[in-house]
Amino acid sequence: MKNRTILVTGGAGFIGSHVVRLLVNKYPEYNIINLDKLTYAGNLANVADVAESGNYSFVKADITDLDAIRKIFAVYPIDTVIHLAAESHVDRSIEDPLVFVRTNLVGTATLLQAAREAWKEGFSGKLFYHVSTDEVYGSLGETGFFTEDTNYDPRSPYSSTKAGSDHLVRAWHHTYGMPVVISNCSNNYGPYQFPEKLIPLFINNIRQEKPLPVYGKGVNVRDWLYVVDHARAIDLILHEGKHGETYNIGGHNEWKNIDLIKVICRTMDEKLGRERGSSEKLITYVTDRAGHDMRYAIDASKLQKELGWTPSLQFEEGISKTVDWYLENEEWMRNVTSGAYQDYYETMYQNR
Ligand code: NAD
Ligand code: TDX
Repeated sequence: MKNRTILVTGGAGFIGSHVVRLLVNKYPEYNIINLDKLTYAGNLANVADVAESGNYSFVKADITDLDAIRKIFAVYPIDTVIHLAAESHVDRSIEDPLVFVRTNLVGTATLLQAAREAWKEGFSGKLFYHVSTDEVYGSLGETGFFTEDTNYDPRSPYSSTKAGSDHLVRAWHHTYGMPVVISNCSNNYGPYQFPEKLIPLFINNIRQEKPLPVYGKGVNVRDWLYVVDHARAIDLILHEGKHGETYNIGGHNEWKNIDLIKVICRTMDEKLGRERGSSEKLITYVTDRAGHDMRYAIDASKLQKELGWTPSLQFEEGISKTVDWYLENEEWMRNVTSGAYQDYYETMYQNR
């Protein structure tokens, strides 16, 4: 079996932790290095179950720090980068865009540059895999899907910096010949997601019987995928994806926010043994997100046809598993919602 040394950036975050877990457990012959700055979104508890594995190591570093990244490439014989580290929350990008420019653009360019320097003897056996989002394609009307050929039309500071990072990766491919692959995925949900994102935020608020802040009229549409299915797709593309190509990942699972929220409410009522309808009473319509994209929907047929990927989990099962996980991991939630989270919550939601 082939040995690989894979640098996963952002491996202490939500999706990164699932990617690290899958790779460490499935490929004992690979060395997996998890590089993370441990921002508010990074949490080593997310990978605690693999921390003692012999093929896993953790390095605390900032992807915008070229010297630090060069040193990591000098210490480890890295042949593959899977780049997930990013500032990832749209609402935060509206409040504080410059940190998104720095991490998502400067950070990606820094990693590309350090990899190029380290791989100066030749790119054979090397790969830079960039993990991106469907939000780079902009916002859809009531019909249509994002394909790999859809023009980029990002609208938020978050999505525009992710779009720019995709362009940087393609530039290193076309200009320097670096072997790259990019995947653009729809909204993820599942265990270990930071409770600034819709699903864990609402699960946590329902548990505490706090208001559920629905932006605008709740009619925006998102296409939801269970995070483990995203990690499975990344594993497949890592091994079988064609270099220089882009793959869209999504579960053909569109939900209007308000309908999704009602599913969460019903699931929580059932699991908590509360009277049916009690969680829905917490729904509170609040001022809309600035520039709120109306609809995302991914056409993942290229990935399905070319590499044979399909999501493994039906949505109802995924939501049920997700709710169970958050209810069983109250301590995790308590830890990530103490301190700075309270300030974030007040700034974002008070008087909204
Ligand atoms: P997340 O916010 O949960 O995790 C991001 C991780 O990156 C954290 O561990 C954080 O500490 C780390 N990080 C941030 N800045 C860093 C820096 N300067 N240096 C090193 N590490 C840093 O994000 P997520 O939801 O897991 O998303 C991971 C990736 O997947 C992102 O690139 C995101 O754009 C992309 N993506 C996310 C979704 C989604 O629904 N969450 C969908 C499609 C694509
Ligand atoms: O309190 C809320 N109320 C609300 O109505 C929050 C946090 C969100 N929403 C709405 C906004 C969106 O229409 O719910 C929808 C989902 O919101 P988020 O969970 O913030 O996700 P979104 O903005 O769609 O972006 C996500 O998917 C693509 C991730 O955060 C990105 O990292 C990913 O690239």
